[in-house]
Amino acid sequence: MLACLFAPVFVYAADSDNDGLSDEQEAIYHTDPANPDTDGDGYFDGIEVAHDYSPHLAGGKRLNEDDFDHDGLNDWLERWFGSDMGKSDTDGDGFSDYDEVMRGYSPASTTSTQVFVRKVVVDRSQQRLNFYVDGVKIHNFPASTGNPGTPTPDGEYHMMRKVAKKSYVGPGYDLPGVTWNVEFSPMYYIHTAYWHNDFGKRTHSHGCVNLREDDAKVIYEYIDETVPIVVTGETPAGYVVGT
Ligand SMILES: [Ca+2]
Ligand SMILES: [Ca+2]
Ligand SMILES: [Ca+2]
Ligand SMILES: [Ca+2]
Repeated sequence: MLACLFAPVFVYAADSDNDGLSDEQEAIYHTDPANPDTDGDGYFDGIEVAHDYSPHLAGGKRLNEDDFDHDGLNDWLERWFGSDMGKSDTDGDGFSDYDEVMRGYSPASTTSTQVFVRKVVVDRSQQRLNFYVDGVKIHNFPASTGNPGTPTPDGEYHMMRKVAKKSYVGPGYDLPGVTWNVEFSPMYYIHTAYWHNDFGKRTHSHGCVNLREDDAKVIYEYIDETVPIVVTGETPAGYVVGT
């Protein structure tokens, strides 16, 4: 009988509560290392995390539905960008994790170079404006693009200038005091639209991209000349999404 001379060596990471998450991982997820089911929903912390569920929120909530440290970056994104789910300013440089990610900087390092590629995609067929960082969708805002007769032109653009407040005047319209305007092609802007609430449902403009106030403010704040603005998808022929 042959003796097994080279027995495999296993290295076990300590898992005090035997829930599938090592004590080290429990620190990363800010779960209780002495309680296998931190949120008491019947599922072990290790099982939840392995399937992208939140170990902090019961009721089948996903990691991307929890923002444990309330910094604007959900727990799934914190894991993706390597920041601490329990600290709003992981690297302690005075800028929040969310703020750094939105500007293309690493929230886990104080290096002052942009490391993540950003992109805005205006999807005419779905009437959405998506903001990507490192290929991951950070925001998915409902939008209203140009009507079928005056569609938002497709192509790739970059921000030309920002105007905090401006008026839009043309044949049959006179709209003063419009906020958060980002010009991406001559006479074509991303901006708010206080005269309707059809964002994400239907087209509504002469070619500009309309957003809700809060959403337009985010784009206004974080976009710069380095961020490509891609307009894609088909303009709904019947104005409404899906037509
Ligand atoms: Ca554990
Ligand atoms: Ca649980
Ligand atoms: Ca967070
Ligand atoms: Ca920071």
